[in-house]
Amino acid sequence: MAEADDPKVTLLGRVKEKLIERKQEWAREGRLLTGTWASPEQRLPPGQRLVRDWPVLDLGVQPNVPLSHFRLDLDGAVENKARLSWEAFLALPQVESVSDMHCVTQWSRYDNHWKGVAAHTLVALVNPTAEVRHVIFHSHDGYTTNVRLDQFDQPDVFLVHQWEGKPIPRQHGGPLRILIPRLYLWKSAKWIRRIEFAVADRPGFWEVRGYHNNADPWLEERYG
Ligand SMILES: Nc1nc2c(c(=O)[nH]1)N[C@H]1C(S)=C(S)[C@@H](COP(=O)(O)O)O[C@H]1N2
Ligand SMILES: [Mo]
Repeated sequence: MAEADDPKVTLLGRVKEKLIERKQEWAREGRLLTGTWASPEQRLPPGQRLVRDWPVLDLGVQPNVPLSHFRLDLDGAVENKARLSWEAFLALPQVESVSDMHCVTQWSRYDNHWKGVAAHTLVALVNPTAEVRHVIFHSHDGYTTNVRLDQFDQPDVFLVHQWEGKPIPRQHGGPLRILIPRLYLWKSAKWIRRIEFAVADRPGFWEVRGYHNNADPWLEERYG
């Protein structure tokens, strides 16, 4: 697990190795699979149940990122690399959105109100080279996850900093996290530090531990 690369960012808690092993075992055994699929017109994906609270899932470490030391790096195979401070990030067009969340551990939560910056805006800002097909998210807790560029560059994908009109709490990835509503939530990196635009795919933390690379909840792509 990587250390925080900014000394002002503190990592609270310890990595829960046992929990990580258990989830990996579940992936090997194909637990939670119902063996069905549905079209996205069916709002609740197969094998999911609705919750009203918002469960917290992480590796056991929750970074504390002071806004004065917030940095977001946008790099890889792009025309314009960027490093954004909190002020620079907030100066980008801010939009509100409403979407559902679907976690691979079978809970779904409807109608979440978000505020943040559209993925489109960031892609336009950096201008990836024509060869770029993938996006790799790097977080302050050492977590990584990968999506295709066409999955990231969608109108319902945002970098969000507010939930229900308030700053996203630290345990849910504040000050800033990714939100990709139409993929299982492990693809939505919390405590985002760096977004890398890549020519080659690079499976992330859970993807190398048996989770599906594509993660479509309606196709029940839990494990790969
Ligand atoms: N940086 C980081 N992002 C992360 C994780 C993590 O451990 N670290 N866990 C992922 C997983 S497995 C899930 S289900 C969701 C949970 O988000 P929540 O705690 O806000 O519900 O965050 C995802 N993003
Ligand atoms: Mo998860």
